[in-house]
Amino acid sequence: MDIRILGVPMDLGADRRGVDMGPSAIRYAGLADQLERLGTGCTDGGDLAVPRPEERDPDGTGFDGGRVKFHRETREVCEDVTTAVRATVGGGETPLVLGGDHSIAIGTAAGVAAPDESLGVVWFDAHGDFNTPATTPSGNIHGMALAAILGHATFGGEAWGHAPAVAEENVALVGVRELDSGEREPLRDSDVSVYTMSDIDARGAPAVVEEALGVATDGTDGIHVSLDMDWLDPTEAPGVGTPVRGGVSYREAHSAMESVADFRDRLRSFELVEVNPILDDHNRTAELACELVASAFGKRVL
Ligand code: NNH
Ligand code: MN
Ligand code: MN
Ligand code: MN
Repeated sequence: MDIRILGVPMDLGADRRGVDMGPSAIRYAGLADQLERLGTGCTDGGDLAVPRPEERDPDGTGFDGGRVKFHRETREVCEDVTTAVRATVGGGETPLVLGGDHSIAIGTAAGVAAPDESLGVVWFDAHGDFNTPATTPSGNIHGMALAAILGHATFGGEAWGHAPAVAEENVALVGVRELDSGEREPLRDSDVSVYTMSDIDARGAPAVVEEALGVATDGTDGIHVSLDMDWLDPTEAPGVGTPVRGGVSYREAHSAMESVADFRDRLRSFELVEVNPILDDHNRTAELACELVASAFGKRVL
């Protein structure tokens, strides 16, 4: 497997400033070295250009009665992500996309698979990212990313971000513990398989993750893994924009990524988002991010 790292220093889709430094912090923690030690090819494709919030006006009013901050800018960046991811997959490499906030997933998902293919998705996150412009409490696009990919969110009448290759029945959301009131019903009514932290408490992380991978691989041409670092408990991953207590432990996260590695032949792309170095404790969240990526790409103790 040949991996291509694509950094997206995006900080327009979230409230707290700092996740734009995520790609840098993760590289600094030694990502490429760790991957090369696995014997996989690894090329660093650098960072895409992203405007700084200070240069722009968030605006974003007038979308289905709600607010969508930095809508135009986010859309432009996501189009660039799609182009870069598509070129990477087309060249036979596996994209490893580093955020940035989770809004970039809209660009990634559209680039991973052709519309006539079928792509499964495992979304590890404390949140549902199932808001729409009509339900969002924040106006932040990172909280709408999964809804957009599945074609639920319309932006001023346009179903921007819909990735037709991704069918709801092949999407698994794992580790959820904080949903906004407007996300619950659409999620319950959808065909997305939702595994909350209560499911992980009751059944254990390995069983839940196995099932989630089964959902994503069932009849699909490949899978995309989207890992929001706030999936982990904040004691392990303090450097994230929106920490929520009660997340998975260090060992559970590693075990989950080792399960992902068992499906390496199905893995089309991997994305790691929401590392916020400003809130981090001496880069430990970025270091953990590197370890988890290495596990997902096949690192073993023995
Ligand atoms: N649900 C909230 C919102 O829509 C927070 C989303 N934050 C995330 N999502 N980090 O993963 O704004
Ligand atoms: Mn997220
Ligand atoms: Mn999250
Ligand atoms: Mn669809």
